[in-house]
Amino acid sequence: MPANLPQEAKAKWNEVTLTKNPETRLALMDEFLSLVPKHKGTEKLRMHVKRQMAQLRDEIEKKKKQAKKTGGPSYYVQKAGAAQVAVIGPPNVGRSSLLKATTNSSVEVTSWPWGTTTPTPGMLPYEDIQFQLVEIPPIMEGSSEGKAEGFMNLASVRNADGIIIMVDLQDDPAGNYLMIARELDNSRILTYKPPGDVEIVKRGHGRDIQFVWEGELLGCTTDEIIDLLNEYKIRSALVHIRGKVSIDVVEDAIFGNAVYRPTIVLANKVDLGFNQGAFEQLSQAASPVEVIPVSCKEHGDLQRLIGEKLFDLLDIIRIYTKESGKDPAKEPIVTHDGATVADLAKMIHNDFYERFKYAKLWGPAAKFDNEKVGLDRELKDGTIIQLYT
Ligand SMILES: Nc1nc2c(ncn2[C@@H]2O[C@H](COP(=O)(O)OP(=O)(O)OP(=O)(O)O)[C@@H](O)[C@H]2O)c(=O)[nH]1
Ligand SMILES: [Mg+2]
Repeated sequence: MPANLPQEAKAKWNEVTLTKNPETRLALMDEFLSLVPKHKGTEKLRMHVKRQMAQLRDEIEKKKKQAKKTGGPSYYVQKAGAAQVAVIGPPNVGRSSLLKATTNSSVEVTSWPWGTTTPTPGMLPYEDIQFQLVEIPPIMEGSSEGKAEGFMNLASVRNADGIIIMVDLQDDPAGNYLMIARELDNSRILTYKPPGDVEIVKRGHGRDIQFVWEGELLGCTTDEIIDLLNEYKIRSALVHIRGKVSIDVVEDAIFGNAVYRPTIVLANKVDLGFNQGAFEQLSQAASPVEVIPVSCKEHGDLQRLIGEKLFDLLDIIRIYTKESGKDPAKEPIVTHDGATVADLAKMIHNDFYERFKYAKLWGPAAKFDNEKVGLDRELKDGTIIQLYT
């Protein structure tokens, strides 16, 4: 249900979104809250804004501390490899052990909980690519409100391309999974693909709302959406509609910062006994997210298993470029299902896109080897391509 805010509140929110300075933004958010009536319909919204404010306060505080020190290492792990995957869970479930068993990480496994206190990376090789796993310090009840460096840790999760949630199969796996899922949801990190999503790109000029359609509206009309945006003083914007979108989703997009991160769940420590009941309960709680039973202690080919799962989960495809008369490159360019020749040309260099004449393809995306194709041809994993400009 849309929150039905009074005009002044909507106008105030518009001011918030136009303000980059954290201190001013915080003050404006406070003014915004004072203009929002307190009733059931606005509860979610008020919570959401309060959380954003708490996070902002935290960031301002951190920045002050950081400014006093000189430099200091960043909390965030720089991305490397084909994708960055955050490994999260409650304390002591075996996240460090997973990195030890499957990556080159020098992380320490400790018999006590909270052994890992900063995000710690490791590279997992899979065929001719690598995934970067990042162990995030424990997530607990209240992390989304800032407990136990929660804002920093959840910001690191948001920054990743995918998520591995790990629980201990011997220790209330369903309950712990649901706790983690709640903290993610509170932080607007979605582990499942929403049925639709909206992107609103505001423009500084013009006075019209334009739609880009890759989906449809559910229970509302374009006029109602335009009215809603106008109420928030958004008069010129590109509104990208994907999938099935209700008016709530549009309002979410005005405030929101919901992101989807593909996720799998690992039920660890199966070497200590496989509790069928606990596993089924966990699978039910996590559905439609896949749950995989593992042991980081007696792990067999865990590296291969995790590599395969991540490869499928993240919809990755590998493209091999080639020059005339030479063998294809050994190292692939990594992109995603649905990418076209145009996307790839832009990825290599905008020049390849702008001066593009045609491409030649070999392998899965070609109807026959050495096929001449244009910019709109979709690529598939394993395609070999030569670009002509
Ligand atoms: N039996 C068994 N023990 C495991 C397994 N994985 C981890 N452990 C043990 O569980 C304890 C915690 O392991 P870690 O890998 O440090 O767990 P963590 O999730 O990184 O924990 P913190 O970062 O300290 O919160 C250690 O004593 C590990 O030896 C497993 O698959 N089987
Ligand atoms: Mg650890």
